[in-house]
Amino acid sequence: MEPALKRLVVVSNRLPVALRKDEDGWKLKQGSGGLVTAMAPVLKNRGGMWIGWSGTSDSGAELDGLMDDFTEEAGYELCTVPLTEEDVDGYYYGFSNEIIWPLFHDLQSRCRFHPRYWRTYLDVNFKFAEVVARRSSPEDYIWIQDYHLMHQAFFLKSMGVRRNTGFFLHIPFPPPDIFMKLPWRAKLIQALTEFDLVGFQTVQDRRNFVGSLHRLMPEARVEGRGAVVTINMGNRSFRAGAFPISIDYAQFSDMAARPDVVQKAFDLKEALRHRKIILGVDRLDYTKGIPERIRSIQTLLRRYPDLKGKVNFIQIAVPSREEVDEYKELRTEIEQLVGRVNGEYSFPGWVPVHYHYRSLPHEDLVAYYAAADVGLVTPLRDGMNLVAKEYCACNNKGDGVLVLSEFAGAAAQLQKHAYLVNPYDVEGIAKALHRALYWPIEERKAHMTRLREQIRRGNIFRWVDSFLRAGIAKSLDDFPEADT
Ligand code: ADQ
Repeated sequence: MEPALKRLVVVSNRLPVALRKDEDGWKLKQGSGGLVTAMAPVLKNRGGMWIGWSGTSDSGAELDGLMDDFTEEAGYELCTVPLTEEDVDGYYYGFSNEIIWPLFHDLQSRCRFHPRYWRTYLDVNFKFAEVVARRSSPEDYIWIQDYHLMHQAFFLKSMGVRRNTGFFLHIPFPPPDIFMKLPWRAKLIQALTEFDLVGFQTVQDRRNFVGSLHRLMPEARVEGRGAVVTINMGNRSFRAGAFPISIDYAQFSDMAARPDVVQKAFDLKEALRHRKIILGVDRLDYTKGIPERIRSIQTLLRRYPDLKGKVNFIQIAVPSREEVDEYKELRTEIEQLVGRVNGEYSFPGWVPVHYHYRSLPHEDLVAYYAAADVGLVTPLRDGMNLVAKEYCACNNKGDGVLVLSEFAGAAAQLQKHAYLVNPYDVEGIAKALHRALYWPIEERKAHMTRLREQIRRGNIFRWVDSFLRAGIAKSLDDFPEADT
């Protein structure tokens, strides 16, 4: 008989809160991302806990007190995994950001395969698993988020702790030839097989995973053909599925309809003299294809002089991993490119590229989305890409065009009604943009209506629900380990 699963325990690298210290002491603010928005009601209803690193190596009664206050208000508990600076350096900056992030985005030449990173990654995963074991019970459902914590089920089992575990990978899973470059490939893939359910963004990611699994563990047998398959490993089995993540559609669409946001969008258009707006929004990261995108704008203006003075490209980049040299270099490269295009094409009263390097208040971001005629989303590779979905959700007038990289996970879902481009093909993007800007309104509306409907239906709440249904339906009976 299946045990009743009582609580949800979410485990992620960072807790869903931002901590800040000023002269009056620590301040805690709930995060506002889609994942937190979607998990919070489930955690509250079922009762639950979020386990993660607080983002600081400080600790003490003041921070504990803030966490307790949060629990009372939010209706679920926060539980901190204490990490040292060396832990964070090797596990987060090292293994996660310098190995898994580039490798899983097919950029293996950027990887630094230091054995020290691997060892620290294992040590930190063990620390997390100890906290999960201590703070959860066998009836809980343990949902682990992302590539920082791929060894959770492995360590829980090695401690003899019996738990129903699910893992979701937010980034792509690379093709086998790329995954095989990882020095610790066999150990990593085996660790993933220890979860009861492994979730990916797309069916292609799941296929890539199964491809590597077949090479490294030939005993694996796949059963089923749907979005979720069962993988038999001889004496045990687990499941692997595609669960495309999404956004809180209504929250974006409703905000875009708010009078103050409508006014902001109008003011923005007016400031740009009602020229056409092409918009890019990203975390500043080398996977997002920002330099290529600016080159495509340069090509657009060079190829189609009719657009001079008639179009603006706005790139909003959120600062990310600012202390890392590669990210500093990328920032400089982007600034130089923006300078070059503007130097070449500006004339009094018109500057083609507007570049903002900062995080924006939510209302402002939504106003930008609502004002844009074209959403230009061209990552070189991306697990899903929520910006593509947010742009459509905010386009309440329904006359915008989404130009989307074929290498974003979102393309698998939105390909029929988005304009797909190869993010490396700057001439192809320029051509797509030119067509998008001249597309008849009826066609734009027909495609955007379909996109919005698709995103409205497949929203983030549905994502949480479908993963939990697939995860919790799994019986615990085939766990060989005893309870502790
Ligand atoms: P990210 O790589 O961070 O996420 P993405 O999915 O595009 O990429 O999410 C970025 C988020 O940042 C969006 O929600 C966006 O609104 C927000 N944002 C961007 N610019 C901003 C700005 N200037 N100010 C404020 N907010 C801004 C990872 C994977 C993705 C996957 C998600 C979720 O890399 O592929 O879609 O997780 O699984």
